[in-house]
Amino acid sequence: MIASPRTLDGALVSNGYTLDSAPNRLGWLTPSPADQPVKKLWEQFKVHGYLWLKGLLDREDVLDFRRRYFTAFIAAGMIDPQHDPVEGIHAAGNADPQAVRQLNVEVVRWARYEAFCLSKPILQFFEEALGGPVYLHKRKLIRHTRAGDPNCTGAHYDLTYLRAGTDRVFTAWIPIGDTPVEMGGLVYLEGSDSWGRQKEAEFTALNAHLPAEERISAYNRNMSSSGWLTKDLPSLSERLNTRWLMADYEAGDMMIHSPYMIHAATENRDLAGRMRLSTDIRYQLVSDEIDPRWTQDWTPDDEKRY
Ligand SMILES: O=C(O)CCC(=O)C(=O)O
Repeated sequence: MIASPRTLDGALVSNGYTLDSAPNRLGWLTPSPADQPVKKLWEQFKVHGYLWLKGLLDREDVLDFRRRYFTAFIAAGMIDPQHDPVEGIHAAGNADPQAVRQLNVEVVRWARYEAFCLSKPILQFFEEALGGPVYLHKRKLIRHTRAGDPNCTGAHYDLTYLRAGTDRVFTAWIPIGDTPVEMGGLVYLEGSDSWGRQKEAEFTALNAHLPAEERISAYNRNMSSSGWLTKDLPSLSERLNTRWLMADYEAGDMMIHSPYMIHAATENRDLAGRMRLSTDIRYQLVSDEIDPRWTQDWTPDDEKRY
């Protein structure tokens, strides 16, 4: 068990549920410096179901992308132009929802965004770890979260949404900017990779008699309406008798998690009002089966396909 590197500035909250801060319910992720041999890093990944790669990406490149992203949202009234856009300070008033929606659609199609997702250190890492040519899923998600927004990603594992392809699919979650715990990055349920595998085996058995399209659906009659396991993070860690693991992510870091590893997000409570920005993208071997539902760019209502 790793000792807490620091005291938190307030409670961690997710969708209105306050996480239990007892040491057997809340802890810290273990970082892995990215300059170690990939083989060794991949062994760590297999043991924990996650890898927190410290300093894989060039910090200035990441911050440059953050600045570009938020600069684009000034015209939509989302970002306060009085500050350097790299800060991502939300404007005082409300943004124009139509303009934000349009920009959300465009950003995932930016060549600059694609180049970011395909940056050399990421590609090299996955090619070496997986041992062959890799495929980056075209459906890539980029998310901004306003400080004080109570809505957070609920507890889930990613294979729920990717059942029509290989389970050798790996998510890279990249914080685009420094994201201390109080800014609401991802939290991971310690040791949950094996529980996720069990759960998916149960769903596979339950779903076996459903029509083909429903069998792979994240929202079929055996699942919740969101595909999430729950929004109640404290009771899940209680039930599994484990801890939620958190981290102070920094620009340049990259998380990788297995498709069975349970994760969720917490509320952005940044006192300076900075927005959390991150992307989650998925890599696999090109020779493994690719879920055809992930071969198009993200659009705001495309969740229905899963
Ligand atoms: O960033 C988030 O809030 C959710 C990300 C996520 O679920 C993922 O990376 O698989």
